[in-house]
Amino acid sequence: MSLVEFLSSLDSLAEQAQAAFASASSADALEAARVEFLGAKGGRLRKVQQGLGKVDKADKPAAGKRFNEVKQLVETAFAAAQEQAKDGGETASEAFDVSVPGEPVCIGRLHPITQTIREMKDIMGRLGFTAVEGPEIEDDWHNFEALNIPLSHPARDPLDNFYLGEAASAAAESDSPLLLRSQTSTVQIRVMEACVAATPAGESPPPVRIISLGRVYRPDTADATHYPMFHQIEGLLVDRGVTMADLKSVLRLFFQSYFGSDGEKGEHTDDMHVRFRPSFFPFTEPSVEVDMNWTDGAGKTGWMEMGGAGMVDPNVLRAVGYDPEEVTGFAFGLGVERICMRQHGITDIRDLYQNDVRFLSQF
Ligand code: FA5
Repeated sequence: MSLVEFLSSLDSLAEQAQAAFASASSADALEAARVEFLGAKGGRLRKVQQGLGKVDKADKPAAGKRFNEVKQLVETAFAAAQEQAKDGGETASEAFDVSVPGEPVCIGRLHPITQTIREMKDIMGRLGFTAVEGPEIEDDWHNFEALNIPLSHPARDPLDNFYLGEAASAAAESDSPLLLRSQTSTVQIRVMEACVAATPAGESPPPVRIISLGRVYRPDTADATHYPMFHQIEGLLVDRGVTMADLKSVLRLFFQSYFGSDGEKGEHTDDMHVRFRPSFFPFTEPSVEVDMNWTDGAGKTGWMEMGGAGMVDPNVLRAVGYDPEEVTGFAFGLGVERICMRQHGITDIRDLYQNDVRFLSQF
């Protein structure tokens, strides 16, 4: 073999090897290229080396020198490609492609009921009402007795409550039945009892100004405005000289702030109407029902009952140790779902509990 032929086969091999290492698109491809060119047995460099023996004797030193240079070159090219793969975890052709569109990150949000509850707490907090919590499993005293609901009252009916225990009707008649609370008015009793318990003998218990927000349970059939589990916001203010006018002012202020012009829901201001309708609750006297105008799913306008309210019945104050001759109070209990529905124009309460993200992500 002539020296020219030998040198030209060396050059073309060097070129091909460098191109193969640079374009190897994975660690496996790089290894395959290494075996092809630098493999100890069948590698192409090894084969070219075997051709060295066929070069004329006089040309051997020049051919050997060039062979060593090319070998060095190919080994260096392989080492460089290997280094690059190690650095980037990938070869050049696999490098991060900045033009690929990103995957959208799905950011969650609060359930509309939670949003409503937080906003209610904020508004009532600004009106000076402290938020307190009460248990969801209640006893007969806090859910009924202390609220002036005697044993004979239909509100205690096993068909209208979730009594705990195997036989609900037997539980209802037992001495101290437990039930899932049917209203947040239970918290009125717990708070006033705690205030009285903390008052030194001979002194008057302190004024009360609280709200309580939480779940309540009733075996109601689910329809557009009823659900067996729902939330109520309870308010209680007990002090000297509290009147029905205070109750109406606080509720109007609350509704105005919630649906009013200074908030983000300003668009409701003009068509927002609150109606107080005479009613009856055993624990308030006089009592009212609080309604708001709304439009139902069929586009019909009417009134939706938002809650009940009234002046705390003297029997309730007496039951917990407040003197009705000394203080008066008002209380209210509103349905949180109904307020949330009125705010967002939701026409069916069941939509709030289907866990359909397509629906919930609108709020
Ligand atoms: C009560 O629960 C009284 N405790 C309210 C009260 C508190 C009166 C303090 C006086 C003083 P009522 O049963 O009407 O009242 O329920 C109050 C509100 O809860 C209703 O107006 C309605 O907005 C909501 N509500 C009642 N039942 C359901 C239900 N099944 N699903 C959704 N919301 C309901």
